[in-house]
Amino acid sequence: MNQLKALIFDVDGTLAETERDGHRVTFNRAFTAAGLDWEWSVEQYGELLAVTGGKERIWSYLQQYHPNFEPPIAEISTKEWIAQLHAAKTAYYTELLRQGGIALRPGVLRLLTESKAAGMRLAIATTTTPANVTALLEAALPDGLGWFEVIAAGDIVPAKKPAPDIYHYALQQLQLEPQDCLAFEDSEAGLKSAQQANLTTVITVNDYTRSQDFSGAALVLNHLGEPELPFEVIAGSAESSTYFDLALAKNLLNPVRH
Ligand code: XBP
Ligand code: MG
Repeated sequence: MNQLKALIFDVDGTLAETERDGHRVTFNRAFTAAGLDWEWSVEQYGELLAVTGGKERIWSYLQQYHPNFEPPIAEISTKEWIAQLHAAKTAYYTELLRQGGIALRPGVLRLLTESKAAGMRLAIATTTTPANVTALLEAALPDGLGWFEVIAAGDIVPAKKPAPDIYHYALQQLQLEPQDCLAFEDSEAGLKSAQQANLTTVITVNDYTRSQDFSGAALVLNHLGEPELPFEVIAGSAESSTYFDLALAKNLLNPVRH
């Protein structure tokens, strides 16, 4: 019998729908400010999301679309120039969040509040830059940062999702075994990362990830639901639940074999 001790949340696409109207918009803002005529459309960004990590995504875009690109500053490497461009994007993104630009997804605040009241440990495992997590939580949760015992984010690990590094790091910081935790993700890359860390994983899809392969996920939902906003079960079984709560979380960790 596994005893649920912690919930580990992905950020982008899981806690909040940040990609289309947040990250993508601020990548474009940084490109314009740098005098570049690059503009990532909603559709193109969906393709670029196959590469996790903003710096890695810019590099991948250059290799695909501007293979002969030379940074406008000859004294620095392309890698350093990308890092500077990404830092500018992060400044635009955190400012957008501070202005209340992005809300938490349905059921997220309710589940976090229930978990905090029940003494359930909470952690984050994300590819995004730590400053982005801080800005999102401070904007969306009353004393947001304090709710999470561990915030594993961005370059803290050498390999980004789908590698399991960030989940291994979060588990190590929690000093917990994977079988006593539940992971929440939105993408195939995130699921692969959590699965390789032997974590039972719940998926909440979004427009960018709906058609991805979520084989092996414990449950695939359209969102975590609210009492007055039932979720849609896309794969797996939620028994009689119509929204995600700790009781359902505990059942997923110890599925009854029929
Ligand atoms: C999603 C990512 C991140 C964001 C952009 O992270 O892959 O790279 O798209 O953020 P997750 P940065 O779903 O793991 O939360 O530009 O800071 O990387
Ligand atoms: Mg995600």
